[in-house]
Amino acid sequence: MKGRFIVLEGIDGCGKTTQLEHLVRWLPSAGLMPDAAELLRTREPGGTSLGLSVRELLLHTAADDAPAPVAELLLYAADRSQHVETLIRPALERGDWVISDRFSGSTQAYQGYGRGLNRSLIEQLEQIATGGLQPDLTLLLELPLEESLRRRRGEAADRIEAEGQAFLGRVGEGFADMAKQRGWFRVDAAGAPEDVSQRLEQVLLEQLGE
Ligand code: T5A
Repeated sequence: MKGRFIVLEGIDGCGKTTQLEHLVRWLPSAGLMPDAAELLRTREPGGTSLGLSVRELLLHTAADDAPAPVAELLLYAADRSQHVETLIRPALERGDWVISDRFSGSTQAYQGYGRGLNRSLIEQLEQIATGGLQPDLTLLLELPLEESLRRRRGEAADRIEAEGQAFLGRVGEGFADMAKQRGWFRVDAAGAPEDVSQRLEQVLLEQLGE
């Protein structure tokens, strides 16, 4: 692949969206990207127009219409397959850079560690949905659960966020395990947004600079 694929992961409310907004402004002038490359910002679920419909089914269905755990897993995989095939892979083949709010690590963390679904089945599905595509760099924003809940106070919880603290605690442990297994970069997401941005910039410069 000619382009680069960067992913931000972490529990709900850890600050991914805030930092993505910063990185989308900073990256094009950071001296890392070739002049001709564009930067695409995307997310999962919902990075494509089909994915937006899947996102609604996943996060905003009424309780009695909510997908069962395996149906939920398959919907995340369907969203990812469409995302990789129609947006991410073509962009990387053109030489563009892609930065995504979540990718396949979220499925292992939420559906695997959180819901307790079979993790090797999830890995097989990941392989099918991504066609083997992996990020060049995954940055895990780490924040204690209590602080992430404090940050999200006052915001309406979607169906996954409403699962409660024990569930989100298992998700956080899953992310930490995956960071070790997959060589992700763990970034302290506590403190002021500008401080977190600086930490992220430093990892990007170290890892993607010539
Ligand atoms: N999911 C997703 C799965 O279960 N399986 C999967 O395979 C995938 C891909 C997606 C949901 O789907 C689940 C995970 C999620 O539950 P989403 O709406 O995309 O849902 O939500 P999240 O990714 O969880 O995003 P959030 O918006 O909840 O959190 P962010 O983006 O991490 O955090 P952000 O930047 O919005 O910040 C949250 C609040 O904190 C403030 C912000 O202003 C905001 O109010 N904030 C800070 N406050 C103090 N200090 C800082 N440094 C701050 N940074 C941000």
